[in-house]
Amino acid sequence: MALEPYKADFLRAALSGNALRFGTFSLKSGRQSPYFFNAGDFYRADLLEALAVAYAKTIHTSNVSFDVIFGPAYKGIPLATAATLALRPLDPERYNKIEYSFDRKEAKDHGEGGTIVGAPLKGRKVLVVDDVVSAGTAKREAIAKIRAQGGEVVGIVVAVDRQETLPDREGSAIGELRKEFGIPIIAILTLEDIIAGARDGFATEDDLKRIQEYKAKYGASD
Ligand code: OMP
Repeated sequence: MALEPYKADFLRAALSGNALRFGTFSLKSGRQSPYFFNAGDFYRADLLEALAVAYAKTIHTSNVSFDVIFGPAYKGIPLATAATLALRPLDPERYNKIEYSFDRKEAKDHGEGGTIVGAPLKGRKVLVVDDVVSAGTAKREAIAKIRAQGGEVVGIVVAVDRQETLPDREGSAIGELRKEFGIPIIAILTLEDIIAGARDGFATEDDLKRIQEYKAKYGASD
């Protein structure tokens, strides 16, 4: 299975910037993973552009209708800003007036105050952009924050869906979130896409084998 060109471009950029690495990594869940994705590693202009274009194309093809792109602090902040900028050239009429915002980790009690920076969320349709879904905890927190501000979360876009089971469950974290909130949750790359890329020569035979073993152990059924 060949990857769509924008996914292959994103995978290439992730590997060249070392944002996607192969090796042995300890995850938040305590699992030992043969790969790790760090959205904070797209810090060079060419990589940031590849990241922005990949989010924008994924958002554009999802056809989700939204007013504001929200990036949870910290890693979501440049994602929201970059995706907002990269969407506009894809359809200037449609995206000219879209807005972005993000949250503060700690509320500010002086000046303009509050916990949200950028577009107000009250009564708006909000699309969340974030880095990775592993267990889904960070996404639940973002949804709660947006709802507390009176916003309606209409979808979530992430760079990587690890397609892993939650501890003691059959289904994936993304599957659980979809069921719980009834919203589309879309990834630029899934673990399946990373495996397809690895088969196309983006990884060594040994890395591919270790990822397949990991998938056999922790891969989700949905
Ligand atoms: P939730 O799925 O919302 O709980 O959070 C996913 C988090 O997992 C990320 O924000 C990272 O802290 C971390 N993570 C990665 O960033 N990349 C990976 O490849 C794997 C993880 C992880 O620890 O599972």
